[in-house]
Parts: sequence; C-alpha cells; structure tokens
Amino acid sequence: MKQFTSVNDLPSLPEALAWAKEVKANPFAGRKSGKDKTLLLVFFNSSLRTRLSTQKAALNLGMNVIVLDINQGAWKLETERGVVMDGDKSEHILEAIPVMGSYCDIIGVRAFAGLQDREQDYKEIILNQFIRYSGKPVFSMEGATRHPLQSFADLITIEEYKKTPRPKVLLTWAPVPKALPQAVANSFAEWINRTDYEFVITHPEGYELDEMFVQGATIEYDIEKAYRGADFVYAKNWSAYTGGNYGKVLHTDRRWTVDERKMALTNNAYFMHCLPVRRNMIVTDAVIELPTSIVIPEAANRAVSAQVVLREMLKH
Ligand code: AN0
Ligand code: CP
Repeated sequence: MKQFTSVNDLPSLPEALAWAKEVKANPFAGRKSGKDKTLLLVFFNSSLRTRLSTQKAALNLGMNVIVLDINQGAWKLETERGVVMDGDKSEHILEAIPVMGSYCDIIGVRAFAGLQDREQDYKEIILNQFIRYSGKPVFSMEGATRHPLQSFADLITIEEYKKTPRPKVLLTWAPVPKALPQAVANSFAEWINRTDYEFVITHPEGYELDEMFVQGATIEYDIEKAYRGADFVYAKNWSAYTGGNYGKVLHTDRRWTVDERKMALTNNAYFMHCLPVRRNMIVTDAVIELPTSIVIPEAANRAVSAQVVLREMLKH
C-alpha cells in the first residue's frame, strides 16, 4: 500500500480487520519488519492520541520514529505556488516536502481543514502535495476531509463489542462552541457504509454532511427516533458543510448533548467518541463514566489500526 488516505486505499477491509485481531493478540510478531526503516510523523495541528499511538505502533514493528511539529520550531511554510514570498513565510512546502522525504521511508501527515474555503479544503492540498513530492509512501493522520486511522480503530472497536451481526450504529452531531472539521464524521460514515450495519445519522438541520460520505445512510432529524434501539452511539461535533455556511458554528444547542435520558431510549448502547471530548457539551459526565462508555478501549485501538496500516505500507 503506497498511500492511505481513505478506506478505499486498503487492499481489503475484511483482511485488515483480521490483521487487527492478529496484531492485538501478538503485537510484537512483526517486530523485524520495520528494522532499519524510519517513520516521519509531520503535524500541522495538535494531537495526543495520533501522536502516541502511531509512534507506539511503529516501535512495535521495530521502526525508528521522528516527529516534526511544523508550528513549533520549523520554518513557516508557504503552500501556494507562484506567491512572492516577501511575508513571514521563510520556506516553501515544495522544497520542505522532498527534504523531509529524504530522511525517512514512510511519512504520516496531519493537516486539518482551514474551514474558510470548502473547495480548497476538499482538494486536500497538503496531503496530496506530500503524496506527489515526498517520493515516499504517505498516510493520513487526519486530513481536511477524513480521519481514516480513527475510523479504522472505530470499526475494530465496534466489531469487538457488537452483540448482534448487524448492530444499529447511530452517528450523532453534538454541540461545541469552536468550529471543528467534518473529517471524523465523514470518515466514520464512509467506513460504516462499507459494513452491513444499520446506520443512522442525526444532526440539526443545516449540519448535513457531504453526500459523498453519507451515501445511503438514513438521516433522522427526530433525535428520539434516532436513538431508539441503537446499539452504539457515536458522538461528534462538526461545523456546517453546506452552502454559504461552510465552516460555521450555526448553534450550540445542548438538546443534542448525549445524556442519560437519550441513552435510556437505546438498546443499552455503547457510547463512543474519538476524543478529545468536551464534557457536558458533547456528552454528560454521567454517560462518559458509564461502564458502557468505551472511549478508552476505542482510543487504545488507535495503536492497532496504525500498526495494521504501517505493516501494509512496509511491504512496499
Ligand atoms: C479535531 C477534529 O474535530 O477534527 C480532531 C479530532 C480527532 N478535534 C479538535 O480539534 C478538538
Ligand atoms: N482521536 C484523535 O485523533 O486524537 P488526537 O487529535 O489527540 O490525535
């Protein structure tokens, strides 16, 4: 696998899920496969889980790891070609990328959406420049439109906890005051659409996601109806995608906060969130502290999804 930016890059999803089980049972089985190989992780944005779990996965495979936080100590990068660089940016990404590529064998990149210009964000310019100019296999650690390592870990988690072959999975929008990307929700929808689960999405009007990711999923605007009978409740905030409202926070209506009253409508559902989560905005203390809250095992599975992806990339 030369690149991993979406579920479509995996040679086979069922095989990847089978590998996840193997990795979990025996995390050090592949410890020779990464010998003398260097992984570079490049962060344009903050991270706790992705930063640690991807390093852990690489160490399990015997790789060396170097990490660069672009905003802490690197030169400010220009990303547009043709710009007269007379401002505060000292280096162009078109030199920086091949230089970074020369020091490593595989590159992971985190570059969030700017949320100003939808067309620009959905072109995934930074990720695609790394793919084009680094000369090395590249994987996404959350791009502008997707977070595939997260969605893969989410799917591994649902497969582990599901009690029926076709669980009802609910993706619910929840309020946050700051504008956040659609990437986690887009990607979750894209991966769940590859399964035969019952998949329902609920959000206030105006928070519709790109149809490319939603595909055939049921959109239910009635919150109570959406929660009824759910086996998994996956909460996430995202800013508006549609029309002139792209990147805007339309409201922070706490009727959408995941609370005990709504969880009582479910089939004793597991609560999931990719983290970091704002308590009592997205989910109440009570719900996230329930034994059915699986946010910690979900985060732990980030090391598993990363190890499966790295293992696949090391083959080439
Ligand atoms: C990011 C987001 O919503 O995309 C990262 C989540 C994994 N969250 C925040 O910026 C709080
Ligand atoms: N879920 C996730 O990607 O977390 P971080 O932003 O902390 O890496």
